[in-house]
Order: sequence, then structure tokens, then C-alpha cells
Amino acid sequence: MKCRKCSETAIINMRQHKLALCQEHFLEWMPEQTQRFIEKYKMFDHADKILVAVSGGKDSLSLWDILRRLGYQADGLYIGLGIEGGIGYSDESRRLSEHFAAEHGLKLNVVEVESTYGATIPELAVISNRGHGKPCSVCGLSKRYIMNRAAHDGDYTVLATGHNLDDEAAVLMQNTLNWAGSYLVRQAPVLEASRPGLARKVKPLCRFYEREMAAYAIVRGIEYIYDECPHAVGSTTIYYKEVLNQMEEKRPGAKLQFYLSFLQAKEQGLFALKAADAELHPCEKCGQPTSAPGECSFCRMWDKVREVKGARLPAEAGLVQIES
Ligand code: Q46
Ligand code: ZN
Ligand code: ZN
Repeated sequence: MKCRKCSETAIINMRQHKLALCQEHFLEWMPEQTQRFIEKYKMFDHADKILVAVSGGKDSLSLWDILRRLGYQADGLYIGLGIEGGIGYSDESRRLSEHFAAEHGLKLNVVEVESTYGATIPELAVISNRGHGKPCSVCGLSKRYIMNRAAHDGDYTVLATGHNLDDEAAVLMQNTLNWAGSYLVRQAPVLEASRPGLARKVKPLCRFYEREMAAYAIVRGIEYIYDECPHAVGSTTIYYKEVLNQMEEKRPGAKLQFYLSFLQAKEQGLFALKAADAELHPCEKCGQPTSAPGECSFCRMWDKVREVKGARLPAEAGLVQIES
């Protein structure tokens, strides 16, 4: 197959766009498209100070790469979760994030959950007794908290994550099958900072397929962690991704259309519900906005860790340390 823009051999064929491109044109096309999405969804501009959440995976490192190529001011945030899983998952993901930052002279903020708060994520899952033996619920809660806090404390105007279209479509499918209205209302390429202390969140890769992100990372020569987090195995998200890929196989563009039609329906007022932000108030301990009475759920979770592990926790557990 030939590249649409020149006569070179194509390295990727994107059937949903009826577009095949050679290496050179694909590497040009990805940042161009990203810039288009940034503008279309009014994500940020060159005056913004962006914090990119990096995990050492293909999506987040490629996002960081694209943003720096487009000339944006983008620092990284790596959150060390303390997940081993027999493959040294967290150590390796930190190493690759640091490697990328060093290679390109970029600033990486690091928050290690264990040294900052006193326990790894798998330990926290056991101690807090949440998530039925799976660390994902305390992990998600902790990551959201730390990202918000780091963006706020570091004076970043926007927090960017590397969610791709496959991620977004899988979550959308799950939320639609459950008719989870409050989640559907909040799922969008941009989530405004509705309260002081909450970061404005953006997903510049939300229209790229996962295979395009993998192709970008590979042809760009980005070293990333191939393994998924060991706790992702058997997750519902992976199941929905497989279902969507089967649909895509039969009907190229099905995934993209599912997601884009949702955004359009939302724009036309299908979900008139407003996100329930009105009830947020500052947490008594850390000051972050929360809907829970008194302390936020993040602080309560770590209070329990302090009870169990005692002296290992710093006294003011709310403070995130950002190392450069
Ligand atoms: S939530 Fe669960 Fe992920 Fe945390 S424990 Fe791993 S799989 S990293 S996106
Ligand atoms: Zn070409
Ligand atoms: Zn709190």
C-alpha cells in the first residue's frame, strides 16, 4: 500500500479515515491532528503551563513528545505506585519516564506514594479493605488526588493525560451499559476546573486509536514499558476494548463513531444533568475539594494506614513532595 501524500510505502493504514501514510507523513500527521484537537476542544494554548501525567507507557510518553514538538510548556508528573507484580512494574515505568525526560531535557516531577504517604498502593488496598482484593479503586482515587494536588501546588494551569480513543470508548461503553448518568456527564475531552483546588483536565489523544499511539511510539523510537500494569489483567476495561475491536473489525470506524456521536449528543443537550459540584467543600485535613463530610476519602484512607502502620507516616500526610 502506498502513502496518500507521496509514493512511499505506507507503514500504517487507518481504515476509519481511509488513510494510509508512510513513516515520514505519519510522524507529521500525528502532531498536526493533536494540534487540531487541542484547538477544537479549546484545551490550552502556548501560554499555559501544562503538567503531563506520565506512566512510562506509550500513550503518556508519546503525548509528552508531541506536546514538546508542538512547542508547548509541558512538564511531567510520575506517580510511583509501588507495584511489583513479578516484573518490577513501577521501577521500570519510573526508569523509562526518567529516561525520556533526561533524553529531551524535560522536567519530571516524581511523587512516590510509599515514601510520601507511608504505604504502597497494593498495601493500601489491603489496609483500607477497599476494592475486593484489587488495588484499582484505591489506585484510581490516589492517582486522581495526587495529580490534582501536584497540578495545584506546582501552579500548572492544566493537567493532561494520555487517554486514547480505545480507553475513552471502553469507559463510555461501560458507563452506557450501566446508564451511569453522573459519569457520562463528566466524560469529555476537557473537564473544567469547576472549583479552586481542582485542576482543569484535558485528554489531547482522545481521538487516536491505541494502535496509532503504539505505531507513533515505535516509529519515533520512544522507549516505553510494553507490559500493562499486572493488575489490569482481566479488567472490565480490557474486555470492553476487545468487544469494541470486534465491532471495529467488521465496521471500520465503529469505535470512533461511538465516541464522537456521544460527544455530539452531549453537545445537543442529551445529558442535561449538571455535574454535582455544588456540594463540594474543602477537606478538613488537606483542603482539597471533596463531597464527603469532614475529611476527603483520600485522607480517611490514609488515616487508616497511619493507624495500622503508625510511625512510618509523615505527620501531615496531605503534603505532596515534588522532586525534580
Ligand atoms: S488502576 Fe489498577 Fe491501573 Fe492502578 S492498579 Fe494498575 S491497573 S495502574 S490504570
Ligand atoms: Zn508519505
Ligand atoms: Zn483530604
